[in-house]
Formats: sequence, C-alpha cells, structure tokens
Amino acid sequence: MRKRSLLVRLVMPVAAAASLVMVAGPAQAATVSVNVIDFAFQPQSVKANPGGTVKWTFDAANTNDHTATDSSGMGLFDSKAKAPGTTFSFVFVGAGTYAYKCTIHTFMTATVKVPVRAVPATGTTTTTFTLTWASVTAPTGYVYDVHISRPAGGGFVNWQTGVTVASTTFTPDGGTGTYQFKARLHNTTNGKKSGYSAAKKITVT
Ligand SMILES: [Cu+2]
Repeated sequence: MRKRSLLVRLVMPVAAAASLVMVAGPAQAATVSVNVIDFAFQPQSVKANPGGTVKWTFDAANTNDHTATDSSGMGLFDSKAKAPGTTFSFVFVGAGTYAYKCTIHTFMTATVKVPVRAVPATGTTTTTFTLTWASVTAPTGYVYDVHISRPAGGGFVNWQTGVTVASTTFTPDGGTGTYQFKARLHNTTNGKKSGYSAAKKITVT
C-alpha cells in the first residue's frame, strides 16, 4: 500500500501538469505513440492532428530491428533500422492518410491519419468557415491538394490544389447542405502523394 500511495503522489502532479499543458497549448502539439513489436505496429492505425508528432517506440523486448518508413514513395520519413529499446519521432504537418511499413519485414504495415479541421462545423450560407489542412506552410518540395464536395453532388473536385498555404476561409458557394473537404500531401519533386485524408464535413443551413 505504501508503494501505491507513493506512485499516486508521483503521478498526480504529472497528470495535473499534463492536463494544464493540453488546455494551454495548441491541439496539434500532441504526441501519438505507436509501439513497434516483433512483428507489428500497435495500434495499426493512429490519428494525429496537423503538426502532431508520432513517436514510435521499438520495444525493448524485441529480438529484431525494425523500421518505420513512409511507403507512399514521397520519401517523407524513414527511421532506418532501429534496435530494441530505441525510439523515432516524426511530425506530420499536412492532412492525409500516410501508409508506412517496416522495410525489413514488409508485411508490417500501418497507417497514420491526419484530418482536415473545419471551424465552425455548422453555419449558414453567409458564415465564414476556416478550413485547415496543415500546421505550417508546405515544406520545400511539397504542396497540399485539397478537394471539395458540394451539396449538389458530383463528388469531390479540385478546390485548393498545389497550394503551400496551410488554411483558408470558405463561404459556402453551393447553397445549403453538406460540404466535405479532404486533403493530401504532394511531393512536387517526384510526383508522389499521400493518400487523401478522411472527409471533413460542414453543415450549411
Ligand atoms: Cu520489422
């Protein structure tokens, strides 16, 4: 019991401090953890906001080296071979769906999903919405592609493609109903892209 109360005493201030940081800091500052074990990424799919960090921990109990490597062809990140007990972190600045793998055991595959943000989520045809698909201006050699789906249908079409800005405002241009937005990261040097993010909906009444 004594051990437990000591643990509580140690943990409580840390938890309190962490919650303060989360309230005070921007949402995208969060770190998402992935455990890399022999032979899987856990969890297999994680979500990080634009600007969020994904931190891979290569389990100390592993008997093999592993990598966490972008498999989009963009060459966005590559941990190289990581020994048991080590870590690797990468900041995902743009919305998209990022498939990655271990290059040593290519059956080890997983995904990082970075969503588009929309504020507010609902409004009228005169509301100014802010759509944000990245935490920063696109890094050198990259652009963002953002697609829109309007209430009238017809699916997703180009909206902001090949842009370097991280966000823009939007006033509904297709009447009332549901609009959707999705974005991806695009490497202009080799033409490779991430997958599109999940669709973000706004409702216009
Ligand atoms: Cu591996």
